[in-house]
Amino acid sequence: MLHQSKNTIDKAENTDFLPINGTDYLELYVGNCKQAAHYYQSAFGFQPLAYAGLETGLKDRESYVLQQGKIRLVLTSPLHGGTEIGKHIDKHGDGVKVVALWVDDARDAYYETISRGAKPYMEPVDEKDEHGTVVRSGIHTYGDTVHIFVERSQYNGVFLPNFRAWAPAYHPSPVGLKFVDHMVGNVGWNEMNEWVNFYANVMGFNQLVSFDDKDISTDYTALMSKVMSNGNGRIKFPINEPAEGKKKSQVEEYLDFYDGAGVQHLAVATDDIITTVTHLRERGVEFLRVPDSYYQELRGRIGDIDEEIEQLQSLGILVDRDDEGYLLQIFTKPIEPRPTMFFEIIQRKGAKSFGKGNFKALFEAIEREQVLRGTL
Ligand code: TYF
Ligand code: FE
Repeated sequence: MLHQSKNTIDKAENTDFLPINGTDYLELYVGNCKQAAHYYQSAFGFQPLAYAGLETGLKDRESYVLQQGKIRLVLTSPLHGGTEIGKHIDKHGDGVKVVALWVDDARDAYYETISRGAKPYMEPVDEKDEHGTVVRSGIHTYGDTVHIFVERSQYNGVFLPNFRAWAPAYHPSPVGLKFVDHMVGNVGWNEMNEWVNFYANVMGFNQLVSFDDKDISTDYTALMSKVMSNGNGRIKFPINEPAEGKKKSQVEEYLDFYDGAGVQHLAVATDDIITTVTHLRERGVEFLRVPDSYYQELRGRIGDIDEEIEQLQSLGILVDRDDEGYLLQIFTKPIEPRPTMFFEIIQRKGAKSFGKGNFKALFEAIEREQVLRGTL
């Protein structure tokens, strides 16, 4: 950037009042972070990174930080009853509390967004230890979810001040997850545009695409979705709302069980989805399945691809094409007792879209799960 002439810096970047370098971390509030950390290591191949808790002087909580590629997860549990964290878990079950965004200036990010109407969550603070200073600030978004802005250019510790390195002997290998591709929020009835406007006006994001119930024509599932993206495209937040269908929308089911708006799925990118999904399946991660007829129709719909269709079929991987290329994706079942959050594994081969051609098959697979749960 420093070596670029001014003219080559594109317009969007000049006018971007909230430059974001990427997702910094996702913090989940969970009932038992110690066991959850073991699950994310064993099943998903996340590597141990940092710890904070009683042994580092915290009195009210414990956190484990895990990393794979650029994806950092923070798993946090309360140490006593009656805490804000405990209330969050009681209301929502395990779920994403913080979507942290990596910025160059966390004070700027805070005041730019607050001045445009964001609700404050955390005033800018300088957090220091022997490895330097991190500045963090935060604002509210949908439901009880928050964004924390993280400025870490003056810091060289493992994660954040007051965390210490966590390097247990047990560390199963990674499965090839690289970065957060997108992260989807489910919001209440008729609230999609409110949150689309929040990301546009308060955060300076642009709308990439929009899906309505006509794109999504299964018997039951009805939802609408708009994808919001920041200036440099590194952050993509689809926002879903339920729509009236013949029976209960999957988004409505989520809202019932999460008790409000929240993060629905975390899409993580790999550059070799066959290897990644093979490992995840071996480690016990459960995925949704589409009928075999999906694969009979696939070559006609998609044309030539690098992968063997039989192999995709045996792993349950879905494929979609757009003007720019194709993508491969697969969805886990919900990863907690409530039918709320799940993961998507995605590999992009040129395509910048979200798998619209798979919506019908995918949503029918979700509906079969809803029937098993008795919630449809
Ligand atoms: O993020 C997306 O848009 C795709 C498809 O409830 C999708 O992954 C959309 C809504 C949904 C599940 C998947
Ligand atoms: Fe997705």
